[in-house]
Amino acid sequence: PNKDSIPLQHGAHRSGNRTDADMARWRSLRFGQFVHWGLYAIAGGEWNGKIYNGAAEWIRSWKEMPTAVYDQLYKQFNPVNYHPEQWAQQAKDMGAGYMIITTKHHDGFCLWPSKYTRYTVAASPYKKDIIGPMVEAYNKKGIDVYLYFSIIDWNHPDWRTSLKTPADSAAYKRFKVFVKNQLTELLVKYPTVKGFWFDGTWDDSWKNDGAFSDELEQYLQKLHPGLIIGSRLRADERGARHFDSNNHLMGDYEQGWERKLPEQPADVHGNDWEGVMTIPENQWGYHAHWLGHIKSSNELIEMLVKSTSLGGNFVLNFGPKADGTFRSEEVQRMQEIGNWMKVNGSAVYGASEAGLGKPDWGYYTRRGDSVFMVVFNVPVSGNLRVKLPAKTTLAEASASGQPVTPELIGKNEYFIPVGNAPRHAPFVILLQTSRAA
Ligand code: FHN
Repeated sequence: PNKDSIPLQHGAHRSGNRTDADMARWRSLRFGQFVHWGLYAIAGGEWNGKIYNGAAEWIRSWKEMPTAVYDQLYKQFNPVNYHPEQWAQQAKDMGAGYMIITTKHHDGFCLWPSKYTRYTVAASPYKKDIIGPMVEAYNKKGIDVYLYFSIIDWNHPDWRTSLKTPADSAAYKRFKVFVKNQLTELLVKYPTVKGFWFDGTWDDSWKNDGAFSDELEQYLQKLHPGLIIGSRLRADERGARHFDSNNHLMGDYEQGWERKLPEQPADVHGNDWEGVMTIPENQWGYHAHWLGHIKSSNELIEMLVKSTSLGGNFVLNFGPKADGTFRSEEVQRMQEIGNWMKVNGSAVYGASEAGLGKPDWGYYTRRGDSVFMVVFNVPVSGNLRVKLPAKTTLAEASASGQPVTPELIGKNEYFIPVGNAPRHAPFVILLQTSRAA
């Protein structure tokens, strides 16, 4: 059957990637910082001496911790060591081009003083807006800000997972007005933001109203031209999410890559995409006891480069403590990744898939005729095999600005010697190529 055989009013409205300047900028930045910050940082994955093994920001849903207790945590929210200029400087030093902040996670607590609910920073001992100064500080450093917004809202009386009765429907109708009001408020208050990062859109109540998600997306993009919204917001009228019932991507980029990355170009179908990653196992908010494997800076750099090599963005998550400071493991990784990016960032920023396949020694990325070999695995022979497509010539090769002499070993095939390149960290060899017209 024809793939487009299903007539849809609320499916994808565009085929292919956006081509405007805002989207081109998002695409060229390649590396982002995610920040999950909220009341869950106060609990830090613990309640009454017991440790919660789930994701810290989900502790409210843990049977051990009474909901009523969680819902009083705002009375303790007072991040006296929150210095947005320092946050922004750290992100800048790490090499992030954009950041995403949880304005409201599933618990419903708002980090901005929303006039549509009392469950906000304004009611906490801190009192002040968290988001405004953050947007300003990051923007001052040239970093774009995106607002994470959860549709799930455990605190709101009208929020529902499914609509079983007329009363549910009436409540959810009010809830949708509330959502629209809050989103409008955010765009009006923080007009320099570049987009929304929606989450918590998997419940029946939401996905069974594709028309609303469609109208909302169009409304927001009209209100704020250029606004970028990933595929998590939308459902079509048949309840299909991310991809409509004809398999076309909805929204501006594929937003489903969470804690996993594509392996090959076929996995992303040429669509813009973004992967979000945690440093430990599945922990987004602050958890005092990280469990499982904790990723090293080199592992994270590899994920960033892999994402670039597959034409996508990579966003690394941080979960600051309740007082506004970052744990030492996170600070260390920000610094180490930043040190690497200062030397090698040209293989990432503005770069994309090279179209040369996946070599054993690492990844290729490309910007125009510059091909970057990002080496993670050095073979015992010390020679890196490179095969260029027909009609492409290798003009020169260099590492850290020093020429490298390739050895021709076959038609368009070379050995590139790694020479004295340091082996304790990934390194980059630049190939200048030219393609015959
Ligand atoms: O449930 C959330 C989770 O807490 C976290 O915010 C991640 C980030 O991508 N999103 C949801 C799970 O998909």
